[in-house]
Amino acid sequence: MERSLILLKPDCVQRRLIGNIIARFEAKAINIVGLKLIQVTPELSKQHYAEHVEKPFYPGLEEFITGAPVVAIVLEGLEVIRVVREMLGATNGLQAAPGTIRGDYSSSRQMNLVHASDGTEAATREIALYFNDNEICGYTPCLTPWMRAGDE
Ligand code: FUP
Repeated sequence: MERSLILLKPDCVQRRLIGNIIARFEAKAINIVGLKLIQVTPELSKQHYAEHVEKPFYPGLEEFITGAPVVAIVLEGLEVIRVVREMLGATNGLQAAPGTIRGDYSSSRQMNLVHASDGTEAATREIALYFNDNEICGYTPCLTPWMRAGDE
């Protein structure tokens, strides 16, 4: 079992797409174990995007990510980090394949609706940035026997 940190970014919240995007994760039988609406501060943005802080596009990225609330989510599932990245599609909405979340709803490189951790190290770091341990609620969905075989 893996966990991944997902952010429904300010464009997703402002465009009333929260329910639509969460429904796609639920339909894929991925488990939601943490969820909250928060305002990202400039400090949190710099921690989250530490690898991009020195890049020319960072000031615009910080203005965007702090411009409205985000929905922070911890998803849990088998290979969930890779699976969710594939559900999102390419970073730039103009290049994301139709059928992916960005391919279906985004026409922008910056306003690409959803962030998802890109590896196990990033997931551990990012989950700790947005959630305390007591805000994550692991549980076994009662439909599990109808979502995958017992040996998967
Ligand atoms: P991703 O791994 O898909 O979240 O994308 P990156 O880590 O490469 O980039 C982080 C965020 O910076 C992306 F959501 C989009 C944004 N970005 C820009 O706004 N301009 C750029 O030139 C590159 C990335």
